[in-house]
Amino acid sequence: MDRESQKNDLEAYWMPFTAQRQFKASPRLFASADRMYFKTTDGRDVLDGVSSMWCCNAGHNRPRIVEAIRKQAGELDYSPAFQIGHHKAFELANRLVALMPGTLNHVFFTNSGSESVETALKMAIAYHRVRGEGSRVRLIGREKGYHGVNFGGMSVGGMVANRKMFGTLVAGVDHLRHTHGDPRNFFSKGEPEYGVELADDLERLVQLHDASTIAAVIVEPVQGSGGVIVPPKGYLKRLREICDRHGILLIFDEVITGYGRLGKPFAVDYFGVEPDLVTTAKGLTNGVIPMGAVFAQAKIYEAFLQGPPNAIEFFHGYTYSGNPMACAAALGTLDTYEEEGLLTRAATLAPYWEKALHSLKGARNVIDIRNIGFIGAVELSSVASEPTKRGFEAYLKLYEAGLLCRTTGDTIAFAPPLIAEHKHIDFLVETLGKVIASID
Ligand code: PXG
Repeated sequence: MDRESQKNDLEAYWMPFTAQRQFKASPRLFASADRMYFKTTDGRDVLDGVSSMWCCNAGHNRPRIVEAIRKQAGELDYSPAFQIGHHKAFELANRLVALMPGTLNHVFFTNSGSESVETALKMAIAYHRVRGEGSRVRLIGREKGYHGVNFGGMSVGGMVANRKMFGTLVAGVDHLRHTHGDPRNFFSKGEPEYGVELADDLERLVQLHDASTIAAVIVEPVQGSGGVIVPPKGYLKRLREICDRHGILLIFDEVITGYGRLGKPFAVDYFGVEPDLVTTAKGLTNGVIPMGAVFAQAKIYEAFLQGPPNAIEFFHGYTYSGNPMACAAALGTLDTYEEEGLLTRAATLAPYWEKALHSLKGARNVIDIRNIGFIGAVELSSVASEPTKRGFEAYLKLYEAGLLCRTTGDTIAFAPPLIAEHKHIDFLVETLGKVIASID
């Protein structure tokens, strides 16, 4: 095969989370991107309605980030991650803890959201062990939760399709009930009114397993992949209280909510609830270079510092933890966020966004609309025998109409870059309205 045919042969690449046959029969290919828009290989503009995969929070082709990567490549392309350091990793950790409230003041670097989750789960179990509570090994997740695709995250996760093909998963995991679907909450603006008592489900699991066996509870403050499920008022605070009562660590998975999505730097600030560990990725580097970061409370980091001083305290890490190129991209990203006020800009956009999105109430097949910060979702009723049919049709039609979204089942989700202006929101809602109206 010559080079040109190799480039155009779609067969060899087994694509992630993709309908291979549908895609390869009619591929969607991007050629370039700038700020709010992609350009397709056939020259069309597509508005990035979901920050690509909830990660390009500052939009595309941002000069600070591009420059930082260019410069870093010629200066220090790689440096070993274990037992040796380089300045940018320390600088980045310091910048990050300065953004995070409370005493979440230590950072462990990973390369993705999935790895951040594995890291946090391992930290939680090991933390109890180093404190002499080695019986605390159980992990609690939540139905409809998404914590990546590795074994730990998949096990605490609660999306059936992501779990059912992969055996018995990690042992000793249980799940809280999800908070989706109370009809009294349909078309809520922001946090829904009803359902705080669903947090008491944690008490049920404590009764069942005994607190002495439970290491941690992990939740997304706002469930993203599960369909933009916003927590009922007071829910996260109550989870925190129950965890405290029973010595259970609380982990917030902020892979989506982190770095400004809700109008505060983190959901920790937005909800005023301080967990013990926070997992992040995506917006950390604006999606440009893979990187994740786990924030840990000082008490957790310090608990590990025992034994002979030359012994490794936590046997965990990745070849690319704190990779110099990723650190440079993250620093360029934080510069961009700070210079342009992007970590709080969603708060300014939220009222306009909320009003625009909820104008679709009453549109064909729309059974719910949910929003918080600069996230929103429109849920369509499912065709009885074919759930996901309407959602996927909407995805394809929106793409054809020049708008990128994500769908989960029959829920269409949006989280545009935080640099969006009102005209982008107007285009998004108008296009969405037209497409919804065209779906049977
Ligand atoms: N935790 C959460 C809360 C996530 O949303 C991960 C962990 C895993 O991150 P990595 O970097 O390993 O993919 C995620 C990822 C979607 C969508 O459209 C969401 C994610 C990824 C791709 C698509 O719902 N979230």
